[in-house]
Amino acid sequence: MQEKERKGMKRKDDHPKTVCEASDELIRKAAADGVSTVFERAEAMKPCSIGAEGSCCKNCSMGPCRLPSSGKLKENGEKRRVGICGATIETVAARNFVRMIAGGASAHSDHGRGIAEVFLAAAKGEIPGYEIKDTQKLFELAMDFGIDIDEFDTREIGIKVGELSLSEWGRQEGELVMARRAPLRRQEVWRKQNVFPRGIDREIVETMHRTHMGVDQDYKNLITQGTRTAIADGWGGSMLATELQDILFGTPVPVRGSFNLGVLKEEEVNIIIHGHEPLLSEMVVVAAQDPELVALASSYGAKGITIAGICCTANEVLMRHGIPIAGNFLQQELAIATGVVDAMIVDVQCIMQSIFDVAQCYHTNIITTSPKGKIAGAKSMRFDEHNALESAKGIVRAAVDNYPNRLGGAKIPNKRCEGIAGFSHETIDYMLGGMFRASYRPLNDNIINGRIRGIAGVVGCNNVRTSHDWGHITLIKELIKNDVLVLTTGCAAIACGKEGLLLPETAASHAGSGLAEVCEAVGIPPVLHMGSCVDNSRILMAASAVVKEGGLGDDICDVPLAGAAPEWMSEKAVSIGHYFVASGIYTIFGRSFPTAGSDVVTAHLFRELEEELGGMWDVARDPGEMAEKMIAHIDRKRKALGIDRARERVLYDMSMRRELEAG
Ligand code: BF8
Repeated sequence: MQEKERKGMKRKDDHPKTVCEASDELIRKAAADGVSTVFERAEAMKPCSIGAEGSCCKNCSMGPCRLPSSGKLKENGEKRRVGICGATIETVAARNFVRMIAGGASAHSDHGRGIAEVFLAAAKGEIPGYEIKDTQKLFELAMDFGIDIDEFDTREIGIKVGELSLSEWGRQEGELVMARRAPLRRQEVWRKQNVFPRGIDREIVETMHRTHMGVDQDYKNLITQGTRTAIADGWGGSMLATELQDILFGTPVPVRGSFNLGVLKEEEVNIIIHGHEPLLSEMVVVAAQDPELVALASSYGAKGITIAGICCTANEVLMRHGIPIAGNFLQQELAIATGVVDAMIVDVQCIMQSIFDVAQCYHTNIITTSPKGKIAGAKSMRFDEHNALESAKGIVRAAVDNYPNRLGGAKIPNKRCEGIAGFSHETIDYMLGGMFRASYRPLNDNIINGRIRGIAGVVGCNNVRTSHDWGHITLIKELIKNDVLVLTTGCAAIACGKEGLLLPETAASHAGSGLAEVCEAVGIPPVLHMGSCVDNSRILMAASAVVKEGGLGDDICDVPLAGAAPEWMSEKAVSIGHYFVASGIYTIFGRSFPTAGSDVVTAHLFRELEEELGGMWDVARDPGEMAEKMIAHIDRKRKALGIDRARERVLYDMSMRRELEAG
């Protein structure tokens, strides 16, 4: 990479708060309105340097114990410092790291459990409004559970799948069923390393036990339990959430959608759905079309009802219904600052408490709907899955009734972009191979012949400590320019949508010639939107499908593949990253790494894990360095497979070829 180009990818100290123009407009509006946003609070509150490096232990009340890194200790003339109980910096860093995995795995998996409960009730016909939509996928999941699908009718199969799925959370012994979807070689690795998860809840609880004061005090042993817990998330709770959602609501197929705050409409009732679980948002989408509610909106002078999403709920309803996306994580407050959001309906995860304070400055109703996630002062309207549609109608009615309370001074940025979403791994299969010969063969062949250099999963959050969206967009543009096909989910996917990277025409304008050629032939964008954060399990399935197709090694760790979360923020991102690593994928975080305070633990995660699991962690200061490291890893894997020279042949012109042949 040229030095000039690299400079544009380095973070400057005076980095802008966001590279999203719509967000920038609203950050200024909020400031002018006297409203505090996350951007302003981040400037006022500097992060604790010891906590950020994972070296602060507050697991008992003798502390908190702050253990500076060896570099910082040297500056103070100290050699070694331990906690009051004697815990070393390695123990503290590993404990904090695996607790983050447990937190993230809990969030994904408790979401999955909620879906499994509703799924079972729907299969039994107990809850009107939910039904099994994708029977093909139901049968596939039934076979994973060893159910003979010829023996039972669809209803019986649904009930059995629901019961067996739910039992995966409480499984005490044996192996998690879904993890057997991994390539056989991967499963052998997990057995050899003794990290094959038992039940989902069991691994999370054991992690919390082991990290209690005075239990597991061997950092390697702690990381091993973290690995087991992360696999239980990716190949368990998250994968079951994705599969059961697809069966209930339909497996996504490519759909065109709109991205950014410009999707809001001044003359309509605007309802934002924000959070993660599609149980609620699916019903809100239906309720908003109810003629009675549309008539109510019209009686207030509104021209209609617009639903738009924020965060992962947005990805879910975009993929299945084409509902527009208003923005990603750092845009939740800004959406309210437009002054046209009549209600923000939230359920769980990634919901900032500050939205209630911001809403106080406008007219927006913040409506919490889950007993698991309330906000002090906000309106709570419990969403009852057993009476789903009526429940959703009541919530939508409250939003519509708030339309006449608008305060004026509205501002909707004139920014929106189109994009294609909904690339489930089944869709990729179909798009590449066609309906009658659905197959990953064309993908594998194009990786082998070098048109596609490799695959990258770019996922995860926004983080106010770096320019909003900058990490995602800069990294992804660099990857596709270098012929790396990008799979994306979560807030990264939304950033791509806002930047126009999810359009097929992006291949011609931004991708390298090899990748562009494949995308144009198949009719796909070079960046494939695969859904929400629980849908990172789709990336695991796609990686497994590539291995099973053949020609690119026997295990996921053989494939020219890398993962990244350039703007990571949440515990869920740590769990996702670690199950990528545990699945054999080189995975890189942007800006900071949560064990940075301990050189020993970090070296274990960055280097030694490769020996055990085939995958390992890394960190990069900026997206330029991140792209370089990911491409170098992909090239190493190509070399190991013996397909590095094949790639060179594709890119060489005739005179270079002649020279080669002569040599
Ligand atoms: O689960 S990417 S900020 S919204 S945690 Fe949250 Fe991160 Fe966004 Fe979805 Ni995922």
